[in-house]
Amino acid sequence: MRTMLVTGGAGFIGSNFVRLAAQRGTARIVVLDALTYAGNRANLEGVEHEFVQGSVTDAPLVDDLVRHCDVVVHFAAESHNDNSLADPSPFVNTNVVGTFTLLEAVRRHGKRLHHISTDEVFGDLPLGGDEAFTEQSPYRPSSPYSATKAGSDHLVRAWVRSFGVKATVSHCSNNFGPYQHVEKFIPRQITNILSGAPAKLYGSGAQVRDWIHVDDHNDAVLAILERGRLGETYNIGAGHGHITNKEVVEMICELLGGTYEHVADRPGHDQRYTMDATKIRGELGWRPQYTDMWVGLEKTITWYAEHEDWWRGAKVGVEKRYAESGQ
Ligand code: NAD
Ligand code: TDX
Repeated sequence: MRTMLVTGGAGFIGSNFVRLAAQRGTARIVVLDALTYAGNRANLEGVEHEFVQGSVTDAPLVDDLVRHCDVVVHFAAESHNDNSLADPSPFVNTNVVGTFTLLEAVRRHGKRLHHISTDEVFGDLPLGGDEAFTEQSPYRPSSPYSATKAGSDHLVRAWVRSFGVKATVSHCSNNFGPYQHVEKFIPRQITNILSGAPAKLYGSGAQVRDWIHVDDHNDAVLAILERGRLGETYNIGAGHGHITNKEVVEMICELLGGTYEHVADRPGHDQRYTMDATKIRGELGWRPQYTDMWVGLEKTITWYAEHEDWWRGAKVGVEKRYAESGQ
């Protein structure tokens, strides 16, 4: 049986990926995760895997784990834009140096790597337009987070071209679903209302994100691992790149019976992300299951309502930090 090394497998998308991959049963799964504030062993409860606590920047550890696996799926990252504005340094370290460390190990041992990137490396699109990001869109990152993700993508492509490393890259849009940290937009609003507080909309709320359920993202990653062409890049999106933040908040308020307020905007706030997923649909036959965003949102709300013990601990500290920046 093949062994898959999953970095960042105790985080939001990574843990949902490990659960899905374990259900499909195609590989033995080893998780490498530093368990930062965003990583949580409880996310993997009941899922068959082996766990190693450590950093993707630890070269000897990474070398040993890569030597003993067949394929690496690289989710580990500092992932929150607002945190990258407060302190960019862990973003440079984990996202850039960590990816470099993995690339050197897969190069030495001739292993395959799938690199999880984001739509944010392409910058943003104007509100009101209908153009979308393709795999050929120019890189134009706006935040320290997206700049470090862009840097890591460039390293992967350079290692493919210069050293013949066997790698694929995917750019996905905004994920939502169970186990997402309460610092992020959708879980923050759900848990605010469940706590009796209003939802918090940055600025006007006219910004657009191309929301995708985490299971659809991870199903696409599995399709790339199974059928993707080495050296290629695939955009992943579910066709929701027209829904504004205000509409999402209004839907959450309607479903939970809450209210919202406008708070200070994010500096440099990206306006619109919309993905063109024609390539992965055509080449790999991938299709999202959650074609109606509101179905996935209702399921996610139910999950948070039933798992207060999972999110309550992190909530107080997160809200204290947001309050300090007027958000
Ligand atoms: P997350 O913050 O929930 O999880 C990140 C995980 O990485 C955590 O378990 C954390 O402990 C771990 N980690 C952090 N630094 C590490 C290090 N130095 N070594 C090992 N592990 C470390 O993030 P997420 O939302 O699940 O995002 C996962 C990946 O998907 C990231 O690469 C992110 O850029 C990308 N992505 C996220 C989204 C989204 O909407 N959340 C969209 C597109 C792409
Ligand atoms: O309280 C809030 N109110 C609000 O209006 C928060 C936390 C966010 N927002 C807005 C900012 C964004 O326009 O909601 C939108 C989504 O915000 P985030 O959840 O912080 O996501 P975003 O900055 O778009 O980045 C996400 O998608 C791409 C992930 O965090 C990244 O890891 C991924 O690469």
